[in-house]
Amino acid sequence: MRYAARPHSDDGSNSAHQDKMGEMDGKTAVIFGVANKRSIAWAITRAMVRDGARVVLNYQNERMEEGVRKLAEELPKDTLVAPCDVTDQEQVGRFFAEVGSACGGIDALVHSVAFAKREELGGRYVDTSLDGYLMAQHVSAYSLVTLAKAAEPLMEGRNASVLALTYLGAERVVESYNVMGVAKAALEASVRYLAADLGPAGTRVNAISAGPIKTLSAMGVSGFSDILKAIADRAPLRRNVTQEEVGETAAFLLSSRSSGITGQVIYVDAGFCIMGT
Ligand code: 1JT
Repeated sequence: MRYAARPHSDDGSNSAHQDKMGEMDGKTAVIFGVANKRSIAWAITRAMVRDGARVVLNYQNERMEEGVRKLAEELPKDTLVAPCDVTDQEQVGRFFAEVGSACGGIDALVHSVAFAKREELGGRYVDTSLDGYLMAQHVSAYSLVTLAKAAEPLMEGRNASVLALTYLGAERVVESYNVMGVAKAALEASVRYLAADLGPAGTRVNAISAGPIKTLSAMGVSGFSDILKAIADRAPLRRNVTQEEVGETAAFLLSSRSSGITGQVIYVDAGFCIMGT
């Protein structure tokens, strides 16, 4: 019987409103990169939970654990929180073994992780150190390969969807973005190669290129407020984008509504990147 109105109905039978809800019911979403309330990954997490997914979150180290666990208290009880530094293959192996036994498989995988030394996000790109270059590539780009490889057996045959976060600095010269731009270029190319590799097993791989957003790590970049303002002044929508807007596009790309899209970079940037002048 499916006639009785049930709160939180997952069968979409009650109203047009509820038709949209629960499209991730019974699905597991693994989300890397929640650090605090402002994290883009946190907005994606909330969208996934709203749509019915069970979520798994990582924390990078003991210093980050308490903050992530506190945020997870706002989520359903079946939420899994586990340690995983994406540059540590052993931790990645343990993490996905735990996800496999707790959840059985993965339907959505989100990579919202990046790092560059503060001194590299400014000045001239030509001054980038080898150490800084390798660090940015390792944490921000190679880690997507690491996660995709470890998650591959858990995603196979489930029409799973992988999503990474990128920025316009990957394909244009954006002052100060420097070594991160080169790392994001590698990340975007990885999205295409991974899409080709994982596609035959039904897994899609895409990226969202978000406009700049006031997250804690971005606010550590000197002159970031000026960057936000310069973008808002020129973007067609005359504003910046929000974490929630990225979360909604993520929810689309992670759901079956985007079943024909793979290997793409989708812009959530208030239209900024279409402008020539
Ligand atoms: C990192 C940081 C990766 C900030 C990032 C990022 N990807 C986008 N942003 C925001 C940003 C930063 C700059 C920018 C535009 C957007 C900081 C911590 C390390 C990883 O310049 C135009 C510099």
